[in-house]
Amino acid sequence: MGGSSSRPRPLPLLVEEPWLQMNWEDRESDLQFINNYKPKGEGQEKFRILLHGPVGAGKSSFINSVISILESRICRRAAACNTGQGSFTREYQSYRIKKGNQDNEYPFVLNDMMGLSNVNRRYRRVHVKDMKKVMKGHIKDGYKFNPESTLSNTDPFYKQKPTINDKVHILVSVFDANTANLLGNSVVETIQDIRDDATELGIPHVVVLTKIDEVCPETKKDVKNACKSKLLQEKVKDFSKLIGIPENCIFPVKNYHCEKKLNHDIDALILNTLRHIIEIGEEYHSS
Ligand SMILES: Nc1nc2c(ncn2[C@@H]2O[C@H](COP(=O)(O)OP(=O)(O)O)[C@@H](O)[C@H]2O)c(=O)[nH]1
Ligand SMILES: [Mg+2]
Repeated sequence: MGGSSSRPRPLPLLVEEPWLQMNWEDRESDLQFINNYKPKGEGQEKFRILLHGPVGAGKSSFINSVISILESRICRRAAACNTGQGSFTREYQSYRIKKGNQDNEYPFVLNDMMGLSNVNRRYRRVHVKDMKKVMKGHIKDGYKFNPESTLSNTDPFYKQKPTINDKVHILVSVFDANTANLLGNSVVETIQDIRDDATELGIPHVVVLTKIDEVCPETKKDVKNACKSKLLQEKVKDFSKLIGIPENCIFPVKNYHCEKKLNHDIDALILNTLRHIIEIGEEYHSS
């Protein structure tokens, strides 16, 4: 017995003061902001959010989470996949979200881009070129990406004269929060190239980190612990350095991936992230 023989106490996983500013009671006001949002650009009816990132990062699940909350029921419209490399999104697809019972739609559109994997230099070059065409609004819905060649400007899926509603208004890189040190150099360089193209085109860029429940047992227990989780804070810092993006442009979320019912706190974090995505996009385009 006695102090010297007792086992060292494990270090606490949570810090005293939250490092992430998040008011969990903002769910309703964020939802109201999203419900009232109208794009401000001239002739602009759509605000286009382009999601890209590695296969399995949680892009489809993020889209499903947003649709689930706004349509008030768990939705599996964007096929999420846990079978690894086998089947994943190849098609360029826009997700529109119904608003209320009428034929109304929300003015923002979520686009899912083909997943990025550790592929060779040639494929990466094709991917970066396709991404640039997507960001400029040249690629039509339903186009099946070909990893070996970029969409030609004579193809029927190539839109010759994109309008403000076709172009991308914000680029969102989605990562599994647990993978900062697993991403190959080729993936990181590809994302940096895409980020450079976005900057050149005047498109802002943010990061969404998913699977925060798997980062830390305290966040798994209660998603509200994200704000005080040391492990999650480290992940945000790691991604900030890796991608070269400020920490305040990185948004951690827990997606709906296996839940059967909606949950107030999961909703709050996703809605807050969506609100920031819209605000950053608007700010960038109005300045
Ligand atoms: N634990 C956990 N799993 C998630 C989360 N988001 C997605 N997943 C799982 O991760 C896997 C890949 O997700 P998916 O949305 O298909 O990724 P995508 O390839 O980027 O579209 C699926 O098995 C999802 O159920 C999350 O926040 N937490
Ligand atoms: Mg997917």
